[in-house]
Amino acid sequence: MNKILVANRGEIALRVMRSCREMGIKTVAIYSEADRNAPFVKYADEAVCVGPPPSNQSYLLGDKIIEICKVLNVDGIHPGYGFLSENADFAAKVKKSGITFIGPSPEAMNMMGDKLSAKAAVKKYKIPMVPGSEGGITSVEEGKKIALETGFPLLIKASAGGGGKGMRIVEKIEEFEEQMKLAVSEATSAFGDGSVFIERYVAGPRHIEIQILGDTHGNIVYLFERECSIQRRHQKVIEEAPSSVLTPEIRKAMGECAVNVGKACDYVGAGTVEFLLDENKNFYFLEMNTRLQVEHPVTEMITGMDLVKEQIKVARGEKLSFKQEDLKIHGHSLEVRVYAEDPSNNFLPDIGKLATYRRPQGLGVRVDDGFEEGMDIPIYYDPMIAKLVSFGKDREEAINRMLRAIDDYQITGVETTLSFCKFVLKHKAFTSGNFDTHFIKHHYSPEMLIEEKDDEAIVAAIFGAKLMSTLQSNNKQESQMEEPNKSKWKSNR
Ligand code: MV4
Repeated sequence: MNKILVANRGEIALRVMRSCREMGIKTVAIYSEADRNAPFVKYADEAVCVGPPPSNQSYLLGDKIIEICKVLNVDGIHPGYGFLSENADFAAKVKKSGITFIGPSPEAMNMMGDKLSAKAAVKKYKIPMVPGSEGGITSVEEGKKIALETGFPLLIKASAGGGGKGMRIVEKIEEFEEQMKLAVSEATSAFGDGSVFIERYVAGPRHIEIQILGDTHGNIVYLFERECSIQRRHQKVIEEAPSSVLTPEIRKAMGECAVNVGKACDYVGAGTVEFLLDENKNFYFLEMNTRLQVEHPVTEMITGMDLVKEQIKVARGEKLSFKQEDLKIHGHSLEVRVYAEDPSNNFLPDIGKLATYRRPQGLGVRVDDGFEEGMDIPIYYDPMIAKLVSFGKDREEAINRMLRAIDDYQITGVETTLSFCKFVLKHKAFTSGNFDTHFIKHHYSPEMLIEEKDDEAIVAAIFGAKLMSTLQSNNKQESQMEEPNKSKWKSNR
């Protein structure tokens, strides 16, 4: 493979191109008019504008992207995450054009993209699943019967959904008919597929996902777990590896299940198998994501593996160069997602210019981003500014290092979620490891950030007043003291 086109933008485009460069592979960027000056465009060996800012006129134009590949003699396409990354039709067209799609087969994508076909495919491997309907429910009568057998509360999920889309909770049988009708009509309009199924509602679960990697020779390994329970409206906020609750036994059992899920669809490349873990540490398969995930860096930090490099190697047909026994967990890693959103104003997007933008540095800190100081954050895409990743010998060191890195991050011009991440990292429920997917609902309200800011403002005011009086009482001797920090950037402290 000599030249790879990255069919994506922002931090992930840059992250993919870095690995290509290390491998001596040329890169092609595609970009929309909104991204003309973005770092990923400058970093690429070649760059082509594909259209106006809206995604459906630029980053989602599969056919146009394939045409560009032909003109520029591209031999591989890396789709990143989002956009075309889980579009089986696109993957099939790429393959048909004689270009390598760096990812799984269209068949694996289709099979795992549909939750019911995913469940059916993994059945022969005895993967634990939440009790509920065996397959899709086609009538209210059938649904009610299964609902009574399953027990309440239960969830009605859309087969074509995923990531929390198209889920409805049902507390009692009287609500079932109405909720099922709503679920079916929502799924039909959102996905063009009204298939739904039933699962018992697991209360207070942890969301744990396993990274897998497969080659074209039938080898699949697991690269341990990522704990992703800290999320807000199905948007992950903080991820970590390893999880503080898994014992080596559960880790091995989940890892082997994830490998079997991969086997069920002949998985090739990097994929993620999602599980719920209940209070009694029973785990259940939820769904599989057939792409490189946003939070993949924490796995890279604890395994020492470059997941993009491995994706490219298996796409070239190489065998995995290591076995399961060669993989070990080293240390602990955290990732926080830095969004241009205002956590004290219901996380409303706060797009604008990055007036100041200085990254934290130092031992055990990694920043994956796609912006430079002075750039505007476009309104057309996800408002994620950066992924801030810390690594330490253990969880405590990784947390303290992350807190230091958050304090060192200098961003002005837009509000960010950094203060919120700091709140979570300092919370007893988080530091103790005793939390679940309801962390934010249970422990967060916007006043907490405001109170914290006020406390700090008071402390700063008292300090300032003391300093003044000291200076005044020493006014005979010339003070060597520097002026208090007058820099304009808002501290995350
Ligand atoms: C569940 C569940 C409880 N019980 N399934 C949400 C995302 C999608 N992948 C599946 N989700 C859930 N499925 C059963 N049977 C709770 C969730 C859920 C959740 C899962 C992971 C992370 C955050 C979540 C937030 C709310 C609900």
